[in-house]
Amino acid sequence: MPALPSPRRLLVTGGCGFIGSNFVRFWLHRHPESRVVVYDRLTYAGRRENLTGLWGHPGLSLVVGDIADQAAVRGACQENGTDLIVNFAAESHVDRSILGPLAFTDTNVRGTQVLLEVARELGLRLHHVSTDEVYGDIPEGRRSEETSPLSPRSPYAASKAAADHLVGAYHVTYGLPVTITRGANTVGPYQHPEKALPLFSTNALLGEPLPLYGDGLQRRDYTHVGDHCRGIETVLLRGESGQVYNVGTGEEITNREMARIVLETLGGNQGLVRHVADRPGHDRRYAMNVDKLRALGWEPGCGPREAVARAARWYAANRWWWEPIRGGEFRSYYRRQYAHRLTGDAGVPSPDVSGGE
Ligand code: NAD
Ligand code: TDX
Repeated sequence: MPALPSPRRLLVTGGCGFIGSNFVRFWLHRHPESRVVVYDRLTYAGRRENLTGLWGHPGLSLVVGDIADQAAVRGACQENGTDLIVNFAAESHVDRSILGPLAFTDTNVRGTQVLLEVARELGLRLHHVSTDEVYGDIPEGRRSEETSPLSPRSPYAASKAAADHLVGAYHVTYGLPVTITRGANTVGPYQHPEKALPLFSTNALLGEPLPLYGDGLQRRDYTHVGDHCRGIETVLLRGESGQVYNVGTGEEITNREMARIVLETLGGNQGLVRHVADRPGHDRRYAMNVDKLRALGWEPGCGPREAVARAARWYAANRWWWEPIRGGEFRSYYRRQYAHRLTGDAGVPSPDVSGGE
């Protein structure tokens, strides 16, 4: 099947979030002739500051709106002559999905379906940004292929899997041109400090404990956001309609090792690691086969260890970005999520960050 036509006018939902903002920066740098409308509800996770230095770029504009608002999405697409919707918008934090799951269904499931409806109405292409979490917990020795069954285990992962199924269904039923990427745990600039890597980095810089869930031997494929964005670009330019592509380094490290690298990189004391009560339903391992994306000419630029160290260094150099976030709503979230964990007896052995890697 021939590759899809090259997109020129993009509606990037969630473009003020972590990966979305990195993608917009990357895309406008690589495709300066194209036009990007960022469509974002600016939730706690979406920030104009994430696109610092780009406001004023002739190819960039912002529409503040909800992806679940069909009239607003349709209007934004029509006004801007959109030919491709790239959907990054989501409630994205697993721990928040455990505390309050309904918002995840509203945005991740219904919101994605509204985008599909608008794409169907206006004849647009849609690229959906999904996650390795849809495959569920992967036993040692196995790797998820794009055709593997979906087996999500958190409300977040279940909402993302539902969205993937809807995207697939619109392709089969209505012939809508769609592609999906399933990314691994992504790290890099502008990631909200509630996520493990920026949380551990900023806590290390503040001399505060790093709360490592359970035994810390869960394995994740920490992938640099630059590689993730390049993977999405590859699929936008060379992917086939109706296809799913995994994006990751193809290698995993334990969370213990991630914490150790963060502290080593930032000159923090390894004794700052605290084993705390585990996340309910915590998946032990994610691991994907990324050969299908490689076959399109993409390669990861670095493995998980370098990705973690590079990301940690960014937080050391960019306190201007994260200090105001940690001073706001984040504080009450942090208390709710961690106060009992860090003061109570978590019932787990105390830290040994050197082992089990
Ligand atoms: P993020 O939480 O940093 O950003 C999400 C963005 O979406 C924010 O700008 C937010 O304001 C916006 N948003 C939320 N609800 C919205 C709504 N209803 N309407 C419009 N905008 C809305 O998320 P992220 O980490 O950048 O993740 C982006 C996408 O990539 C998500 O779909 C996520 O599931 C997926 N993903 C993330 C990772 C990761 O490690 N961060 C890995 C794989 C896949
Ligand atoms: O305080 C913590 N302590 C800890 O040990 C936090 C916040 C996390 N962890 C562990 C849980 C995970 O095994 O670290 C690992 C990474 O946690 P998160 O950064 O919360 O990421 P994760 O739950 O794996 O999900 C991320 O990657 C896949 C993104 O948030 C998702 O949007 C993406 O789909």
